[in-house]
Amino acid sequence: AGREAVPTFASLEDVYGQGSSLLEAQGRYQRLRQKFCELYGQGEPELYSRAPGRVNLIGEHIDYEGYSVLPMALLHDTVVAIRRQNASASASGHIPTLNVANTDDDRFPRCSFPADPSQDVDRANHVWANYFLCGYKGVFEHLQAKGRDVGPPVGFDVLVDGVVPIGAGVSSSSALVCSSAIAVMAALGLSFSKQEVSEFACVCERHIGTQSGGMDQAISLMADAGVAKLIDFDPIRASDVALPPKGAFVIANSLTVSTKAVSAATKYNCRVVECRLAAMVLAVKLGMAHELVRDVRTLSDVEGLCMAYAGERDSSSPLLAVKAHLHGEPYSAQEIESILRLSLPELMAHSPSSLEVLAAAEKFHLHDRADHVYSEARRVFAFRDAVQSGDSEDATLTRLGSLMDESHASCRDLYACSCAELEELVKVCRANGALGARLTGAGWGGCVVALVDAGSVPSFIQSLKRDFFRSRIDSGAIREQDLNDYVFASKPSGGAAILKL
Ligand code: NG1
Ligand code: MG
Repeated sequence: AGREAVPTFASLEDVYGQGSSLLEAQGRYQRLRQKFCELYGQGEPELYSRAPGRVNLIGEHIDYEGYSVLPMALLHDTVVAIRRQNASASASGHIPTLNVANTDDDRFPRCSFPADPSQDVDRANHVWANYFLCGYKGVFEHLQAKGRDVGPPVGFDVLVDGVVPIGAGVSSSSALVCSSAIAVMAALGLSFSKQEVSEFACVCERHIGTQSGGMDQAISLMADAGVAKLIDFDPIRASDVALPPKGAFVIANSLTVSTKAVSAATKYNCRVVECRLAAMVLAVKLGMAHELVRDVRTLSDVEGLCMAYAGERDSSSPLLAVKAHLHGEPYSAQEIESILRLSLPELMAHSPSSLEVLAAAEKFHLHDRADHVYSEARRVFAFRDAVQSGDSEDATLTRLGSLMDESHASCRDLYACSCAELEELVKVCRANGALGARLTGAGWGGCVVALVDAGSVPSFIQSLKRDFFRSRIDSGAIREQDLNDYVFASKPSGGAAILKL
């Protein structure tokens, strides 16, 4: 799966189905078209693209370590309306530009960039439209990698409308990067496969400064309505995981923002660096020659060595190796350097964001981070296996719930990516009958996902409103009328698409 091209549809129905979602979409695209015409004149957008946000059901902070994850797409998406600036304007000496506007122009003011794919994304001056720039650059980097002609510079007029909650761990960032990339792709008359776009959208989002894995872009492109997906990496693939119909997922926002581009980037990148260092130390301890250790990137790179160490193909071998060879006390940079016999700043010289981590971190928690990654990787397969086990639905749901709880505990205790508000919300979910609940996405804020009995969704949501959100409304932190954006049930939705309406 993934070899097929990003689909193009001719009607909103093909994407949003029937009923209230369709009605909402009709109003939304209508307003988008109108605003586009007002902003840029000369008629309508040439085409639209849309890419959904996602909720990760299990498999947190392991995509960048090469391990499979299990997300599903939300109905919430980011829509991009786009038009190429006409050639006569360019011919008349007008320099082609990228005009990037947002329907919510109070929060996201209009930006302009030169139409130059080689420009850098300015990390020091973070603007929302940098995510558009990532997607735009990604298309050209991909063309170049394929050895294809990138052609003369082309300007674009762009208007973005996003309804994916921001900084909530449901991947508004990738929804914007992916919808931007495929909008530019389609407006240039190109067509790439879902797999190609997933690969390059993951790479180009790193221009923002986070060393992200590929989960968010992959699910946004490869999702299919009705099923969650097991996503594998190297190469990116997605396979269906049909969830038991008696279960439903409720997403609730802790109301603590985790904006990785600004504040949490160092925390996120710190985890990526800690995992790499853990993998390298393990490699040395398991007998890898020192000259080869430099090339170790991820914990999955050394899984084979761990297996050999434990003497059998036992899925718990990596955990045994971690226990035997990494101490629980955090490591100083000095200790790591003496084990690896190399200088860390020199090792990471090519990566400014890793150097930032080295400068900021005092200690590296190698044991706990590795313990989380290897155990979380196993839980993902246990989750998939439980769904496919043929056990009764009730037994399956109970099992899925406890795997989610275990995942959360590991994120909190070993990976240290929870926070007080997430802890409170997870407790409220469990107290109100959730079969399992966990933080989803990068953490340090954002959303939790709870597994509940499908029949009790409305009452469950009511109790979250009462036990978590009520006091926040009373204190003025949020408005009552916005509650449905902060807590909602979601079914697995379809993936990214081009719309020629
Ligand atoms: P969110 O929660 O959307 O910021 C991030 C990464 C994922 C993954 C998760 C943690 C990006 C674009 N996404 O997601 O790749 O590592 O954290 O599992 O950075
Ligand atoms: Mg993100």
